[in-house]
Amino acid sequence: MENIFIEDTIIALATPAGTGAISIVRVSGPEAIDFIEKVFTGKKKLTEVDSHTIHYGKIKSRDGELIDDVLVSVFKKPNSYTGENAVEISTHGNPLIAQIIIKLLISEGVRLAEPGEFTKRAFLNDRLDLLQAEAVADVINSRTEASLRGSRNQLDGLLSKKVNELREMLINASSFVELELDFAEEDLEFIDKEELIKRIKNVIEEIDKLLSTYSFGRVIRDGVNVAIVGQTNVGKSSLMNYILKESRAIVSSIPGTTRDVIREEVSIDGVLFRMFDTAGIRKSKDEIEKEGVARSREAVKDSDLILFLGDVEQLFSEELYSELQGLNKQENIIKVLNKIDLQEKNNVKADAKLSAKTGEGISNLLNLLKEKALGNSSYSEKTTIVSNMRHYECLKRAKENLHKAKESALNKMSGEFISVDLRNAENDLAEIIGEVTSEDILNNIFTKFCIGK
Ligand SMILES: Nc1nc2c(ncn2[C@@H]2O[C@H](COP(=O)(O)OP(=O)(O)OP(=O)(O)O)[C@@H](O)[C@H]2O)c(=O)[nH]1
Ligand SMILES: [Mg+2]
Repeated sequence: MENIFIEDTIIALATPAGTGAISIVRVSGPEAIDFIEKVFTGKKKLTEVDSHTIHYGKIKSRDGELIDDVLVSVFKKPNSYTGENAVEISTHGNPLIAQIIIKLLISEGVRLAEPGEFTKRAFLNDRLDLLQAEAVADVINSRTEASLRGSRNQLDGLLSKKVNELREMLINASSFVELELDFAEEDLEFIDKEELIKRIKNVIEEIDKLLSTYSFGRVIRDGVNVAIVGQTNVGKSSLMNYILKESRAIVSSIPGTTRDVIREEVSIDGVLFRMFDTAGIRKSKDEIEKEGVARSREAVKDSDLILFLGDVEQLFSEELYSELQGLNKQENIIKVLNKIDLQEKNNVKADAKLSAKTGEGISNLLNLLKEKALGNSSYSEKTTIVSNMRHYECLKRAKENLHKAKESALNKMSGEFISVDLRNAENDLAEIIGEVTSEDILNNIFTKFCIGK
C-alpha cells in the first residue's frame, strides 16, 4: 500500500442514534485534539494531557452558551484505534446534544465521517490488516454467539496469521526458483524439482483445508434461510409457532389462512435460522391468495433449506414435490410429515415425522436442520474458518495459480513460468490481508460499515 497522507479531521456519532444514558461522539485526525480544545473548557489544556486519559469539562458554543458537561477521552497518535490523534466525547444521552456538538465542530472545520472511515484509517495506518478490519464489522453485526466467536477470532488475527504463513511458504519457494533464473547461465539448481513440487502441494493442501471450512463459516456468519412450504392446512404455521415458541402466525382450520410470507429468526444451538412461513400452495382464483402463492415459490427459490410439509391426511403431493425440485436443489428439500398425533402408524416415507400440536418429533427435526446446515463439520473454537466470500474467492484463485505452477514444474518447464504463477498466487493471498488492494475493493468493504465505526 502506498502511503496516504490524511490531512482532515473527521467526526461522527459512535453510539446508536436514539436516547440512551450516554452518547459518544468520536473525532479523529491530525488536529482532533486542537479542534476539541476550541470548544472545551476543563481543568487542563487537552493539548497538554497524556494519551489515554479522561477529562471532565464543559462544551460551549462560540457565544459561550453551555451545551453539555462531558467527559473527554484523549488518545494520541500512534496508539489510538485509527492510529491518529483521536478524542471521544461522552455526553448525556440525548441525541440532540450529540448533534449540536457535531454541528459545532463541523462549523470549526471538522468533516462528517463516511461509513467505516475510522476503521479505514486504522487500516491505512497499519493498525489492522484488511481481514481484521472486515472482522470489526462482523463482530458488530454478529447475531449469535457462534458467529461472534468466529469474527472475534478473525479480529484477533487467526486467519491473518494462517494466510501469512502460507505466503511465507510461497515466497520461500519462489525465491529459490528466482535465484535459479538469476544464475541461468551457470545452470545451477537451488531447489530440487521434486522438493519444489512437494512444497507447492503442501500449500495447496493447506488452502484446501481453509476452503473446506467456508460452507460452515458462511452458515455461522450469515445464518440459514428455511422455508416452510406445502399444501394448505398441513400445519405450516403451527410448526412455525411451535419452533418460535410463540403464537406468531395465525393458525386456523380454514385452508388458505396464511397469505403472506412471515419471517422470524430463531437461534438453534448458536446457529441462526431465518424461518419463512408461507402461504399453502394450491390453485386459487383469489387475487390475494394467488400473490401469496407466488411469494411462497420465491421463498423456496431463495432458501437454503426447504421444509416440505405434508400431513397424515393429505400426505405429500407428488405434483408439488416435483415443482419444488424445479425451484431448488433436491438435497435441500426435507420432507416432513405432520399431525402424527392423529394417526401414529403409517408407512409414508419422510425425513422427519412430527406433530406441531403436541411437539412430538420437533426436536428431531431441529437436529436434522442443524446437521443439514453444518454438514459433518466438527470444528473447535480455535479452528481457522473462512466465512467471507471475498476471502474464499482469493483463496480459490491462489489455488488455481498454484496448480498451474505445479503443472509447469511437473512438465519441467522453464523457471520463468513457475515463478510467475507462484508470484500470482502470493498476490492472491496478499489481497486477502490487503497488502495489494485497489480503491474499489476498499470502498466496497468500508461503505458497508456504519457511520462512526
Ligand atoms: N391434530 C393436529 N392438528 C394440527 C397439527 N398441526 C396443525 N394442526 C391443525 O391444522 C389446521 C391448519 O393448521 P395451520 O397451521 O393453520 O396450517 P397451514 O399449513 O399454515 O395452513 P395455510 O396457512 O392455510 O396454508 C389447524 O386447525 C391446526 O390446529 C398437528 O400436528 N396435529
Ligand atoms: Mg399458515
